[in-house]
Amino acid sequence: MVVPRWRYIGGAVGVLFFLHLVLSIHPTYRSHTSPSGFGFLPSSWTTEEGQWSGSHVPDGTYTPGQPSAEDLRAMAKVGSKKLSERRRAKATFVVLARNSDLGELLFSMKQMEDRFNNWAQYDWVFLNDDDFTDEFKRYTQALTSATCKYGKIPAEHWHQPDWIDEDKARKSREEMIRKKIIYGHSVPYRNMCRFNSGFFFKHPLLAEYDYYWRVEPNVRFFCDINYDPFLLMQDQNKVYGFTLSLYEYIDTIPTLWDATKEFAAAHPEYIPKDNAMQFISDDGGDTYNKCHFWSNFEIGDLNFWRGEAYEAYFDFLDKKGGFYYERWGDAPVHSIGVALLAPKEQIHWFDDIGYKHEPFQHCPQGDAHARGKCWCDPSDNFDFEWYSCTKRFVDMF
Ligand SMILES: Nc1nc2c(ncn2[C@@H]2O[C@H](COP(=O)(O)OP(=O)(O)OP(=O)(O)O)[C@@H](O)[C@H]2O)c(=O)[nH]1
Ligand SMILES: [Mg+2]
Repeated sequence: MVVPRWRYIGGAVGVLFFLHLVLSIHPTYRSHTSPSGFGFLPSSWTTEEGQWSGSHVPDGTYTPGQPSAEDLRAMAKVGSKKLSERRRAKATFVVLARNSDLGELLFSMKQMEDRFNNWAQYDWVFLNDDDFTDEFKRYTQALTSATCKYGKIPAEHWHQPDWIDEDKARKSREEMIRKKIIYGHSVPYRNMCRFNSGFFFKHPLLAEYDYYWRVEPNVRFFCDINYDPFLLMQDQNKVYGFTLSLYEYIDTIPTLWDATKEFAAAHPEYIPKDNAMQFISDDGGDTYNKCHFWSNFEIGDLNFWRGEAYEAYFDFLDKKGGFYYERWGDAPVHSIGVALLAPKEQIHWFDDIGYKHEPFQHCPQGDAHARGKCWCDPSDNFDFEWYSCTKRFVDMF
């Protein structure tokens, strides 16, 4: 018997409608298919005025030196000016990467270009302990009309120094494997941490710049950036900018604070009274509270790292061997360095830059979310969760 074609069509529509009815029992499916779900945010995200709610941060939680709404509007105007007419900082993005990071790096870079650098046109500097492949260069340069530079890291800035006692270092790695400490087994990871702590700013490709923005593979930038964060750093005399902060895994840095105290006692001349000690210690410096800025995002002043005080601090730490005998990370080293050696006013929380490095995200709240046309869920925001240190930073002012 021949079944007419319309019967097949009618049957298929009926099956789809039945499936829809069954799936509608599930709230996620319902929220995505109901008319109010199309193109609009779930109602729980908005207030009656259509503003973002879901805020852990009360509006107006701004630290001194942060731009006012008016400043931001004025700064936003730079975005519409021609490159040649615009005031610019001597600044660049810095990416440390392996050739194998290419795919995940393009993910980060494309977002930075779309959100900011398509108009800002800052250079990109890529650094690697190996030679970058032509493929790496071709795909990264293709994402931007700004200049890309590719550098190889000098061997002495990367590899475990000869004066490190390899037996001792190996025993420590074995112990960390036993304790299941993340990257505890890895020498390259330690090389990377030491390089980021004490050497990246010495690379010849960075010599011409004053400021840098560190970008890692596989991170997200959620919001349009309509002003120039480098100029903010320069104009407000900031040395370090962050988005996320948290507690360090103490088993990776058991003796870092003792070494820091030893350094501080030997060099009081480097330690300003109005520093950010309160961010890193709850007892005036006796013990470390493990707080650090998450250094996979950094906007910083290269000359601070190149300066006498930080160089002395890094050299002192390096001689202790903790980058290899333990697993000192560049996040606690940079954070303690800047909190100890700079006045707290020179540290800036970029709370209007939406950012994620797995597993934590900073999603701007309130007006900042709307201003940046951010696409992160404002209720998914790490800033004032129990494992974040940002409240301590805000409380310092
Ligand atoms: N050239 C080079 N770059 C590296 C090496 N190891 C890590 N990196 C880069 O250093 C940065 C930090 O490394 P990640 O592996 O992201 O370390 P992490 O952020 O602590 O840990 P994840 O949770 O894995 O992201 C990234 O930009 C990496 O691409 C390496 O051996 N060689
Ligand atoms: Mg990473």
